Amino acid sequence: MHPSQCLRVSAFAATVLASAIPQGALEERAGTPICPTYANKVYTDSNNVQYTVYCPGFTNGPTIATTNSATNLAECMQACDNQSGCVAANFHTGVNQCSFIGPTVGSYVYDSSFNYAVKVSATSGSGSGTCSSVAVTFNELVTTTWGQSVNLTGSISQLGNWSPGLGVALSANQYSNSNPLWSATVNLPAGTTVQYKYVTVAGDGTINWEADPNHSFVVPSACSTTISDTWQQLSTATPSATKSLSSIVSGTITASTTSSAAPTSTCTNSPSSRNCWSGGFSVETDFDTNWPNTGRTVSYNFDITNVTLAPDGFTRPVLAINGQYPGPTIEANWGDMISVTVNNKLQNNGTSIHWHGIRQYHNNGQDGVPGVTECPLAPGQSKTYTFQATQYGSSWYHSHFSCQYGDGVVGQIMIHGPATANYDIELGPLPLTDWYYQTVNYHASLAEHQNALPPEADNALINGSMTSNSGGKYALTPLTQGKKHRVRLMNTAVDNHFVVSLDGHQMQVIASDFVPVEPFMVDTLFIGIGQRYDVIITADQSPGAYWFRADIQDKAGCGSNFNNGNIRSVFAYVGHETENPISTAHSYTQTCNDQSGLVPHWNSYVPIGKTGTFTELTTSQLQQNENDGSITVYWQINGSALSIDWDKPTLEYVRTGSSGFPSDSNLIQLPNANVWTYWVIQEVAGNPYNVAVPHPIHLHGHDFYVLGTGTTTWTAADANSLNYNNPTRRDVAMLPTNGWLALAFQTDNPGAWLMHCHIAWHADEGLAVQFLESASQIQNVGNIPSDFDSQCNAWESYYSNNPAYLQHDSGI
Ligand SMILES: [Cu+2]
Repeated sequence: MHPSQCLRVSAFAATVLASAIPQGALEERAGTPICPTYANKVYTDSNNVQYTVYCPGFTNGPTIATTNSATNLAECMQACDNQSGCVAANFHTGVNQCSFIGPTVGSYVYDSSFNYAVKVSATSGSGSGTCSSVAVTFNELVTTTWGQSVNLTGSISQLGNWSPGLGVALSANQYSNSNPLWSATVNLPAGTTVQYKYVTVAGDGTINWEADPNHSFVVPSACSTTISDTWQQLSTATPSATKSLSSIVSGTITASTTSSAAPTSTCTNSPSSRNCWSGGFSVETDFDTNWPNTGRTVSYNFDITNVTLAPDGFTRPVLAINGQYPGPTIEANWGDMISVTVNNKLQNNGTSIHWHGIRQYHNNGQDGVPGVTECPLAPGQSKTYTFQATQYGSSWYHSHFSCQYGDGVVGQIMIHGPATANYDIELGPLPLTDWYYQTVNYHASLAEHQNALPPEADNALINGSMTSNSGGKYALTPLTQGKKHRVRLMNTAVDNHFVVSLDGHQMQVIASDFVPVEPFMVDTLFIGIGQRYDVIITADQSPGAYWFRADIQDKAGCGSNFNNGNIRSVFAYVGHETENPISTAHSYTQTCNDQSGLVPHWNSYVPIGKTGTFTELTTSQLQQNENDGSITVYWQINGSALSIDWDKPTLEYVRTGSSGFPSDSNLIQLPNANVWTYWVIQEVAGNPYNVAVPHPIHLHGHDFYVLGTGTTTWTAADANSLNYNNPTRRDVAMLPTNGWLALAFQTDNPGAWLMHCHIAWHADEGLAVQFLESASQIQNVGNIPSDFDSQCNAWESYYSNNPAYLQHDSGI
């Protein structure tokens, strides 16, 4: 039962959230779909202009103009006819956007949201019959057994960059015992030098490679060409030796498990080749669609208990995991399954664990948000979360049961994978958090009912440690002279934002959240709540001990801390661990703005948002006068503060086919799959006060693309000045004070996904929406766990029997 005495019973009207989601459009003309009917064929449009059609994908030549008037590829071609300099037309099927390419055609890029067409006259030479994009048909003679399939992989992106089994699937439609022919057609840029191999994939996932050497050829300029190959036997002496890359199908991801039959171009991860991983996976892999399936599961058991701890010397109650704060680091390899059994042994609290930044692809039921994807886990109950590490890098996990993580239910996640720069030594996570001597639950309850500044933190912890008047110690991180060290910085705070720096050293940034970026150097780095940065620190200074500093950006308006200025840890060269640093800080100006210059290594193109495709979500504070003379503070989105029911999660509505969502569930339906959605989050004046502060906005179930920010009021014209060309991509971004934040993401993951401010007070007070994405598909692919019901029953039984704490906030 939801408590009727809950303070959040809505006496105020909630505005229904707008949901201006672009409609998907089937690409067709006169009843004949251009795609796939004309795929790799010549199509003559109504202006008698001939185009070679490619489906799906786009060509990455320079865009000279765009139009939103075309509703299909055929109309896009016609528009290209009328555009001076247009040599090819990219058409985005989700948002009906037509882009004109010129003066060079560019090369093929796979993207399921696009189709494109290249003018036959768009030649690389003056003679007829030459093309810049060539349809290459690969024919492979290989005898397969029942259940086997054949794939093609090679040295270029169009062939998967040596991703075995996941490059290009060959078709067996010409297959017979007497003519075992497999084939596929791939569009490749003329003149490209290509190395490639065929692999067979058995039903159990075993992958067999052809013997060396690799096939190779240079793509000619004829508009189409055919290559015929015959399977290269591993060895005639041992015909039964089916060597496999076991790293793809079973327990390990080490180089030693690759057989001699592996292609020479497969590289493995080492201090001098961090861009590689194994089995053909690397930092070049599109991790949205492609990841290893290691067959390995890493398992953890979490006992959450009431303890007292003194991480900075001051003793206070902590809700600890396995008796420790912060909790254990979850460590896995890219592609591993992660299984965590959570045993709620707390005296008086429900709980739930959210795996921050984990995409939970087709796995919404494991996202760990009470009232959204599950009922809270009642005291005495256990639950096992299971999910795959489809991404790699650094993150954290935390309770999503109100602001509970500030009292201890928090820990680190480290997923080993490739990287964009080399390093020698893995130092692991370095979490940063604010720290309060009273419980966070106590502070949150106060914050909800007073017209006052948010609670000031008493201290902050670096790697779970700090000094204070009560004792404590600085965390120590060892450096080895001359070596490069990888450090995984993460802000796990409730309210404080940090700028970090290491005296005398620079940091090389290689990842923002779970996204590898082009490496760049910084002296100081702003880390918003929930954000992570993987950095490489080279120990190239005089051997000694140096201060690592984490400054709260109080002058810039994002958090306050009693111990600000003294929040430090020690980085010491080996042999200097006992020295007290006397180093000097880097100078900088306080800021609440995100680090700039974050260029994702995996280049992504976001289709330009049409005028009107951006949905505005305003944030504002409401201080509501109650009948008893008290006030209640809300943070609203479009005039509505989120409040969820712990005992009736959103997935319960989905399971039962109910659409009667309460207005304060702040639910935004995204019914169309595989479309781009565009959002502007705008801070507006509050009531009765204009409380203007920055907010770290976090999205579950996706990375979002940060198209731009502004410090004034968003206008429709701002859509034209955003960055759609490989924009910053991550899962937390800062909304500037009194400003706006423009985001885009693709509806490729059915589920109920929260987007919220990661300041715990603000999330408590309602600053959140839920995206209900492809609701009709959730029961098929969202993986609602079988214990969903029993967990809810246990919770209702617990909560209806005089629990110590009632919901006093949004619940998340
Ligand atoms: Cu906020």
